[in-house]
Amino acid sequence: GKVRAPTHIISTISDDRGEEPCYAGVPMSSIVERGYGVGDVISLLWFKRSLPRYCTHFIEICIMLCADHGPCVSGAHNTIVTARAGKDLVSSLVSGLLTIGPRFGGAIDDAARYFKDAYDRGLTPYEFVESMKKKGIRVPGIGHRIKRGDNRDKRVELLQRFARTHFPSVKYMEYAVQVETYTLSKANNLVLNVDGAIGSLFLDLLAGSGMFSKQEIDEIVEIGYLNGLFVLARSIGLIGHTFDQKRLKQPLYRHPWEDVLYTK
Ligand code: Q5B
Repeated sequence: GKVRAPTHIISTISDDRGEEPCYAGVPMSSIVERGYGVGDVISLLWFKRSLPRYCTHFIEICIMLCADHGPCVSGAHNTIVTARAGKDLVSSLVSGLLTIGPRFGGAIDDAARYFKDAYDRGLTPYEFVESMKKKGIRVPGIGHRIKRGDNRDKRVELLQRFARTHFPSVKYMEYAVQVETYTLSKANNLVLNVDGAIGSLFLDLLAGSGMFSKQEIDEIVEIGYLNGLFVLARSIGLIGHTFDQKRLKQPLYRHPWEDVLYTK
């Protein structure tokens, strides 16, 4: 019989060898003819399956809500400084993307991991938050630089409202809200932030949609797919900031001496 030469790469998400490219087996013409959106494309290329419309709509809402949050956040600041140093689009974009991490935008996976573990083990919000404190770990998905108990993040409210209307279950999100109630009793800035809202709601999407086995959910959470949503979304804004600086012909940025504490 035929013997297949050993390959150096295995790929399971897309195929460009035929007449038209396929994403997870779905030809490009079907994607266009069926009116698929970017949420469907993410479903195919990240999760290797077509998800129900409410799931792909939720993914698209996450992308839209996280696309930008003004010029002052870490990512946009880096991108603006880089663009003003005369660098190209890709350099400006990646310099902003490289700030995404555990404090800024990249807490979604850890929020999902910790909320899932705490909920599945039946920890009360008090037990969960206090056990994190004992370990010296900040609760991922909790806390914000400018949002407060009396100035909530509208993005979080919009995500919660969508999920309460369309998701079969929002048990992880409700748990995150209980955690927030407890953390807010400690300090007014310890709100459920956009990372925590997406992390907890994605757990509800995975668990409630009936599209994923328990093993698949554990793998998605363990590998950490969800920061990808923020990375993808914020790229839109960072590209916009690059064009903005170039359009405005902004000069090289130099931070003012007055804003630095020079000390010995
Ligand atoms: N404390 C976000 O901190 C921030 C605590 C906590 C327990 C917590 C902090 C944090 C977890 C990571 C996270 C995503 C660094 C944030 C985002 C996207 C964004 C950004 C934008 C966008 C803010 C004051 C006191 C201290 C701390 C305690 C703070 N957080 N305790 N668990 N999670 N969160 N990141 O304001 O006793 O005085 O020592 O790491 O979820 O990134 O818009 O800007 O779209 O671009 O710097 O929304 O919360 O507060 O460091 O002065 O702390 O609160 O231990 O207590 P801050 P600090 P103490 S969303």
